[in-house]
Amino acid sequence: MSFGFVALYGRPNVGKSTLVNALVGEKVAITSGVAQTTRSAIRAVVNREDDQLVLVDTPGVHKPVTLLGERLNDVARRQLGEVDAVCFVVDADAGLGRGDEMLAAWLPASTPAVCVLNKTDLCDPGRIAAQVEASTRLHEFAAWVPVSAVSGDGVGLLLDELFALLPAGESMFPAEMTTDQSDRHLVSELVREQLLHRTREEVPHSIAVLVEEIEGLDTDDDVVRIEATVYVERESQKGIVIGKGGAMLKEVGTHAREQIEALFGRRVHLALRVKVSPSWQRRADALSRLGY
Ligand SMILES: Nc1nc2c(ncn2[C@@H]2O[C@H](COP(=O)(O)OP(=O)(O)OP(=O)(O)O)[C@@H](O)[C@H]2O)c(=O)[nH]1
Ligand SMILES: [Mg+2]
Repeated sequence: MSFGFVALYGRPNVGKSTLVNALVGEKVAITSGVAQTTRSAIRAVVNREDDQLVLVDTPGVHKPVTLLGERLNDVARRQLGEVDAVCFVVDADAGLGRGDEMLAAWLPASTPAVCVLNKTDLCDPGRIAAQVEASTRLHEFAAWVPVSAVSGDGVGLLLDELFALLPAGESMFPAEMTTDQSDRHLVSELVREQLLHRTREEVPHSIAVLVEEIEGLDTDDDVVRIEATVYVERESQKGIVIGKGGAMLKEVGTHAREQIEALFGRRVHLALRVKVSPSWQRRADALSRLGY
């Protein structure tokens, strides 16, 4: 009987959240091509016979330019001290760089770390071997596992490797639980994901979503009614998020609603509105109100 926590740690965009979803076999974390998609430590549970593995997805560590950025880095680094093992995730196709070097320096010497070379679907075996070689200069890794979070190649092998690293212990979470996120958090993330996929440049970073109300989930009403506010930092961004004649917000709402309906197994009415919270990424009061 074994139990333990394993953090996924790495630069933004290397595919940590995509990999967590692949390891769990369910969508528990949102993903996008925008750096700093993940903004909190997200726990996801994988059970195997009597053993339980709790994956902890973390924000990609980067050079911060806002208070939010500093907090995201802190969230990731704090997890390193609280887990039984670490997956140091790198982008095998992009290759290792200065960023990876800086991140590896924070790996605790006393915690086993597996070097996960992700995105192998994009590169040939020679390139993967070169990245393994480069990674040996960064840290004393317990193992190296090339994977593709998108195709699923190597994901089973990585799970075997992680289960083998777990200390003895009893499961902490019920077998049917796949994530510790609240309904409110899951819903706000699904809305934010749709916005990340449809906005560019600085806009995705300026977006935060707060669910104000979820009504009817605990009753046998026909429809679950959800009200959420999309926060942006400037008036011009509000226009972008709403779109021409409200087209953008409508499209975001439709796609997010479909996913929320699948999540709850219920019909959903989703009402979205957009508000400006000036420079919220740089203000401590705004960050705590938005849950960061
Ligand atoms: N081709 C390919 N793309 C991948 C793979 N894994 C992730 N991606 C893509 O890489 C981008 C970033 O993925 P995420 O999972 O959001 O990356 P992340 O490391 O969690 O990023 P942050 O949360 O910003 O730190 C997305 O566009 C993914 O679809 C992979 O194995 N192969
Ligand atoms: Mg992520």
